Amino acid sequence: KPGWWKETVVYQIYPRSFQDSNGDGEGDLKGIISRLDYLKSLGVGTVWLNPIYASPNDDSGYDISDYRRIQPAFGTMQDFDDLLKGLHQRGIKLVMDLVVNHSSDEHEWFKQARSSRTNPYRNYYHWWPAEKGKPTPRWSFFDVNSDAWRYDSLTNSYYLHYFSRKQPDLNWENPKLRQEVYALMRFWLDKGIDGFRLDAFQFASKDTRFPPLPAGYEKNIIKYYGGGPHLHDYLQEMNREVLSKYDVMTVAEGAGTGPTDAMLFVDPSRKELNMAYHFEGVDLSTGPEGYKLTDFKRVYTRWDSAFAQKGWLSIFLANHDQPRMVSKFGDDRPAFRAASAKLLNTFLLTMRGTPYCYNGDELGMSNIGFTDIADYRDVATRNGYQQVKNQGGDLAAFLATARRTARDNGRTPFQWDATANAGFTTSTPWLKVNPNYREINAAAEDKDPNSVLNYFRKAMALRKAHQVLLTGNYQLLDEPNPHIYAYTRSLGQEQVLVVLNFTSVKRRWPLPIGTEISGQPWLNNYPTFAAATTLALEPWQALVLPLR
Ligand code: TEU
Repeated sequence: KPGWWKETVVYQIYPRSFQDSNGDGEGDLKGIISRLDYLKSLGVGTVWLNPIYASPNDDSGYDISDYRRIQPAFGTMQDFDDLLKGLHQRGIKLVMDLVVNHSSDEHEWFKQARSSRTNPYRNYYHWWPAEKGKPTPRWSFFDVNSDAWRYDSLTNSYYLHYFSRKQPDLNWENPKLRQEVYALMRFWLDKGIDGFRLDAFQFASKDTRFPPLPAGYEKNIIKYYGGGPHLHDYLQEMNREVLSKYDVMTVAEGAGTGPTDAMLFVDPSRKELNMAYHFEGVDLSTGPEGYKLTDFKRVYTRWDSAFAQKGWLSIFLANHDQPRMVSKFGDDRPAFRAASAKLLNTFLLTMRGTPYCYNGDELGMSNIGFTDIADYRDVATRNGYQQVKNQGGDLAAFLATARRTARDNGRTPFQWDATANAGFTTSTPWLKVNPNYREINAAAEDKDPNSVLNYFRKAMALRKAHQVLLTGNYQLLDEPNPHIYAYTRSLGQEQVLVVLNFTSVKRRWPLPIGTEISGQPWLNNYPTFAAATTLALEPWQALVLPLR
């Protein structure tokens, strides 16, 4: 069905932390296969799998050493085929992660490229010959010196890596490289997958003269690293040569600096990609004071109106690069965790755009908040700590921030049940399990009709049953209200009101004049509801109300 990707809900599985089946402490494909009926019970239509290709795990699988081999710790290609079959048998599509802004430095291409300046693979990457002097400075996301150029003595040259030293950037200017990527895309598409998420692709096009960038450019990295000179030429070629030949969904990670840039990726007439996701929501002040709801409302309203006529967006509040959404956008204290987790899931599942739900958020899993650097596994966290240490900086301050914002928070093992290691593994997990797994786990929540899990299932069923929630117009109400996020969705005669109390205290909210509630709530994360012209809202109460 054309545009199936507009009506699906995507469930992101972080394979390394989902389910271990062979007792090595890491999740694997057989583990996911053993949980297919759980996925079916959620009602999700699509699974996005983080990278499962061979990788030395410098960046937890985002450093790929062989695009056509399954990471041995995750299983075999037969396991992959069985997983795809199992998903498709349950009517669930599979979207894979396409990580081609860079490869691993252990990829055969890079081994060849660095061996000599005349090697045929040399220009699969970006090199700067040392005799030209120091390369023009470029900032790196993960490097311990934040330096994106790495000197390689073998050919007395520097190579570019926007991410870690072990993630050299691929040179998309090279048509041979582009054809290699298209061939590996066909390899997976011919196996029957249903789409790709293009990792960090907005950075793939570089001005290979590497001109100086203005001071402080790294504070606005998407503006200076994104949208390079040929980015859209590459995407249009990729579409012509590969994507247009399959009924698949594509989503760009990152969509430029705002709706205008994003439209360049997803305007259907441009024949590039289907949807994109922006970071403006999740990048709202990660400071200790948290975010302002008025900013949050403004961001999601602005992006919705920009795409009201054409193009399409994803809606997400968390992924493997983010802390847990209930800790960041809700309130994970025991008194409010479940209610605020339900509220955030209500937002995701009643907004316009394809929802991306991150595994564990349907349970209300929360940040683990490590205090010891030895517990962290993420290259971004560990190199960040090392950099502060090298500079004699404030390590306590770094750890206090990491406790709230580190990517490790969202990567702790899925909490299946109250047995050892939450049923994730029978051995030592690669990353510690959150000790709150005894209370927060799928088995306990499956049996509890009032759990976050069962609320999620209800919300999923609701979205599927009502076209108004899929494609209906979105209209923000009561914009200045700093505590309540209220909006309507309407399609033809059908109109529904969503009211979300984003605070930990009771609030009263007067219905707009002329609003008439036409029946019982479609969703309510509290047991009771009293229709009134002024609603009495419990802390973190979420209501979805049909209107006359
Ligand atoms: O993330 C790309 C990216 O832009 C992130 O580094 C993001 O900007 C940052 O985490 C702040 O939100 C993708 C993957 O999602 C990430 O896991 C990888 O580490 C990165 O690319 C390199 O592959």
